[in-house]
Amino acid sequence: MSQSASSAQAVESLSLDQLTTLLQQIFERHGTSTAVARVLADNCARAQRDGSYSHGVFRIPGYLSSLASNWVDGQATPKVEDVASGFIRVDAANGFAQPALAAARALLVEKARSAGIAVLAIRNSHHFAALWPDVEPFAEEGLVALSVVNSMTCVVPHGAQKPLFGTNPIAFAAPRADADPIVFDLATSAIAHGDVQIAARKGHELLAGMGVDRRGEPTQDPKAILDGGALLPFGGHKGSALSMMVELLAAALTGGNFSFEFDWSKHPGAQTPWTGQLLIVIDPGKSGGNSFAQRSSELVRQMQAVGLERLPGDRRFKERAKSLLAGIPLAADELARLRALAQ
Ligand code: NDP
Ligand code: PYC
Repeated sequence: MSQSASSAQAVESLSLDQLTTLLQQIFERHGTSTAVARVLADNCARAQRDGSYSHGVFRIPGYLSSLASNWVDGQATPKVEDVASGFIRVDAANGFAQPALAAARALLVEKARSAGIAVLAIRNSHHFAALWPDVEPFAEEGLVALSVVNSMTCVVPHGAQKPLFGTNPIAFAAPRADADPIVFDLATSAIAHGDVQIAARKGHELLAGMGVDRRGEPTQDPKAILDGGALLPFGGHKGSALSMMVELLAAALTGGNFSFEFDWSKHPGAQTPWTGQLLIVIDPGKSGGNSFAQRSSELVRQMQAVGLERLPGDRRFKERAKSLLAGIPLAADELARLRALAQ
């Protein structure tokens, strides 16, 4: 562990292992099983390492208050159901979605490789994280993966007057020859709810067109959005259609809740949406023809030839490389808070 010199903004750097171990201790200390703690800590530490700050250690208080409110079961054991040659269902048993994915992952890969495509439908689950960690590892194994998860009502469908949809992200990962995979992970709202919270905390204004206040008037004030206001979909009717698709795939198809269907009012402190998640994994080796990974590389080469400088995922991979060299930087006061939570 290294410590930078000086000032109020002192920063300490942890290795991925050190941060994962610390986060695992926190989760276990606050009521999760060891197995669940391991999966959540790994997810959260990797998000912090990659500079996914809205879903890194920033989320720890939300996880802990949800656990303390008995809204989510940190000890849940997911139940995997092998229902068809290309279809797996998992009942997450009111636990987190990532342990449900972990429980079904080997079977999902086996099915995708034998049938060419396989679906994993997770229900009765809580997803409070970035979505890219759920898909990127498949691309590292040569598979194409798509995932969607719905969250909690805070987005006004295009043309409507009141919030209904969640922030509903879509993540996609595809292998690329001799390079990091192609990965994108985007909320279908104009901005993720986590980033609105961060902007409110820092006193930053949002860009125009992201949200409305409690009267439905456009606002750039993140506090007005959080205080009874709502978000808008990205790209007007187009993002709204994608958000609707996420509700259908992540909730209707899995048997999970729509973003508007759960009531956490009797669990003060609850923050983790109780919904569903869908993953689709494809083996591109089944398509015949040229190697998919070579074709991915060719597409990127052509995009770069017309001037593209940044692919989705590039920023994260750069942050990851920096963290590998210098450790994952954490403000000293934040790290002190995390260490206190682990005691
Ligand atoms: P961003 O808008 O920051 O980024 C979306 C995607 O676009 C990323 O893949 C990003 O790559 C890429 N990107 C951003 N800027 C550029 C650019 N200039 N050129 C090329 N690519 C670019 O993310 P969101 O705010 O939409 O989402 C943030 C996170 O919130 C996500 O991880 C999402 O999963 C999570 N989330 C989780 C929810 C849940 O219910 N669990 C709900 C909603 C959001 P890069 O990462 O490299 O910057
Ligand atoms: O940032 O919108 C978000 C979010 C919702 C649930 C987890 N993250």
